Amino acid sequence: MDEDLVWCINYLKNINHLTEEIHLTPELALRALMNITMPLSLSDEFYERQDKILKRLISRKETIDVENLEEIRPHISIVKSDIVSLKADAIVDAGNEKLLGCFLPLHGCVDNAIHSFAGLEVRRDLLKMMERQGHDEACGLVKVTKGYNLQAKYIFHTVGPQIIHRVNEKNERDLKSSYLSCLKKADEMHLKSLVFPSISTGIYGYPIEKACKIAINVTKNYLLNSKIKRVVFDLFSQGDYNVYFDAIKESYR
Ligand code: AR6
Repeated sequence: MDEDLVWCINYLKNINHLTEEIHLTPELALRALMNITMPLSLSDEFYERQDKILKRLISRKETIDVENLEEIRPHISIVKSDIVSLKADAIVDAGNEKLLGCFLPLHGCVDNAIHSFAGLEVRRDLLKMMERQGHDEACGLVKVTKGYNLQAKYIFHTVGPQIIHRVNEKNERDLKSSYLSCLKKADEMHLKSLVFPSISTGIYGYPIEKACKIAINVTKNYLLNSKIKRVVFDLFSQGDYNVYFDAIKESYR
């Protein structure tokens, strides 16, 4: 087994006071351990070895450079892909109010994927920001970290609304605000490309048909006065892709 993997697994087991054997492949064991780790004072050696492993894992994925995607409408593309495979100036992460990434080992959310492939540096940086802030993150804002081991230069962390019964006006405002905050931040940072996942439509239960209309309308209007060259909507299932495809065609009629 790869020496860095063995070292990192043992290191994180130690940090988390775990003694029992983990019955997963080494790559998954490392990911699960990263997911549960609070990076209070991890050693430089850990980060160096982790970065080597993650760079290798990412290089095995087929990279999609968003500049090469076809534009479905001016400055807008859609793609069905794992967001960690995308090369862009920034990708957006749909987080929760703690803004420290997903702590559930190997969970299937976009937050877990992004943090797991970018590296624990992201949680470390967010932890500092959240400690300084002193309270949970409200919906609809954005905080920026580097992309670390990802192909994206930056990660924009936003919290979308969680739907309890059915969508209300505040939920709509909050979702609109998540998209708008990210678009404004991208312009402020002079970024050329920005990738959105379908914020709030997974665990947070926002119906995709409603959420995608907000995503598209906010983006379309914003792009009328923006220097961003490409906004990409990244969908994770064919069904979601089709919903976005139809809604984009419809909204530009
Ligand atoms: N690449 C692109 N999209 C993905 C990926 C991926 N690797 N994985 C999932 N999606 P969700 P939310 C899609 O649940 O609804 C987290 O636990 C997924 O299919 O990730 O905003 C946070 O910590 C769906 O279409 O985010 C929060 O607690 C979309 O991403 C909570 O979930 C969003 O689904 C936030 O819930």
